[in-house]
Amino acid sequence: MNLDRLVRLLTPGARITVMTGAGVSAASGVPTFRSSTGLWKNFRAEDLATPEAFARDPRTVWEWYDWRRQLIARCVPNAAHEVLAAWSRRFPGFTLITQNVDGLHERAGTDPVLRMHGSIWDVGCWNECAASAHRWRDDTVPFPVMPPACRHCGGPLRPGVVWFGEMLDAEVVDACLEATRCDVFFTIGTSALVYPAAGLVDRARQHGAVTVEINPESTPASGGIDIVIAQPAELSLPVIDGQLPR
Ligand code: BV8
Repeated sequence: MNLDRLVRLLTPGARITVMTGAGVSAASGVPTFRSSTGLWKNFRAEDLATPEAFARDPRTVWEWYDWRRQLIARCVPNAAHEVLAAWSRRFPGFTLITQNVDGLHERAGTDPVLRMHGSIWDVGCWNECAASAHRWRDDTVPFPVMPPACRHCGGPLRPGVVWFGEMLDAEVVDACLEATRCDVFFTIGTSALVYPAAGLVDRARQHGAVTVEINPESTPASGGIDIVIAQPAELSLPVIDGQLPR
């Protein structure tokens, strides 16, 4: 039985790495990107989540992010976030990697979180002016004026996320690659379409990890996964956690 085999692997000394995507936040009310009711369904990623889109129409891009920030501000972590936060305290060798920008893992108490795609709660100066930090937190919801202005140079602020075609933070990528040297690698709630995040599970397998996928739907990664749990994360993670010795 998959569950028994998985629980036996989750020993106190196990190195466990979990990578999450938008599906982990679905139960909290945060729309996913590519499901039928997802965010991208109403928008094309190329239209909004790229630096070219922002250069072309910063106001429209900010209206989308501001709408998402307002929505996420009303959401709370769900049981999936809570179990992963508990595991970050239970297992010394635990690492959480997320593609999500919503901050719900942090609000559930997971620390640290390796955020591959940045945070919707951060902003940066689009002009990258010398007086500005690279990224800083700005919780203003809603922004009264869009695009919000950099207080140093007066240019537009940008969302502190990683857009398509943009490089990820090299230190974060290095930490994620190091975290693939683990005993068990979970990929949870992701369509496994976006790189370099989607390539991590293969790296983990090459390092000898047992791979686990938790997703009600199959993904391009499913065929190579050792343990597939075709269930929602908010239901299956509490069941797995409940089988661990207390
Ligand atoms: C890069 C932040 C190097 C913003 C996001 C051409 C030019 C340049 C690059 C590329 C190119 N062609 C390809 C690339 C690489 C590109 C890429 O991978 N494209 C894909 C689409 C083919 N990647 C990049 O550009 C990355 N940078 O490569 O830099 C470089 C640079 C220049 C030139 C070349 C290379 C940057 C990628 C980051 C993009 N930013 N988001 C924002 O959020 O607004 S991506 C976006 O997708 C989110 O971060 C999201 O997390 C991510 C992945 O989506 P998922 O999380 O998987 O969500 P999705 O809705 O797709 O799936 C949800 C899943 O959950 C489903 O499977 C569903 O079944 C499941 N689910 C639903 N409910 C539940 C559930 N599971 C469990 N429980 C439930 N209850």
